[in-house]
Amino acid sequence: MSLTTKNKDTIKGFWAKVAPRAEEIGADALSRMLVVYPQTKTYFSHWNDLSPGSAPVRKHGKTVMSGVAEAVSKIDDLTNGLLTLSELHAFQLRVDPANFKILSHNLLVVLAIQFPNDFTPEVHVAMDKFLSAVALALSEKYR
Ligand code: HNI
Repeated sequence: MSLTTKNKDTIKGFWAKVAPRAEEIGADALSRMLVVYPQTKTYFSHWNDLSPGSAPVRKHGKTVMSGVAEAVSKIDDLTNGLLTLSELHAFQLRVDPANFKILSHNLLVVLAIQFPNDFTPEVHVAMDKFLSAVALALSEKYR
């Protein structure tokens, strides 16, 4: 389960390609999450428009992607690196950690669609492991 040095190199290399399109990716992943897993909408009921590509969805997609970028930069110690973000989701936002897996899945779908050539099986498995590790780190403060 833990990321190998090779996994980390693969993730950093792929992220360098992804980063310039982070806004678009975040918006699409969040749009899909809210449509395909409508139970996730409960956390965003204070927004005026939860439809795909709406202004708040795009804005938050960007925010989430900056969190993922931060995770890439702290890939060697995700638990400590994401502690503040974990605290926020656990105590303030009270997001059920099951939703981290749902968002990760949607992110993988979007990455596969937008990077059909770069999203090799090797990249797929490395990103899947990475997003699982991020979800685990974000769940750290729940207990
Ligand atoms: Ni999440 C706020 C990062 C998954 C619900 N989230 C943030 C912020 C970041 C962030 C960064 C802004 C923090 C701040 O204001 O300091 N969220 C991430 C990351 C993941 C994630 C990196 C997983 C990869 N968040 C989720 C999931 C949900 C979620 C799965 C619910 C389904 N997050 C929220 C909510 C907020 C939030 C709600 C506050 C948004 C607002 O507009 O009020």
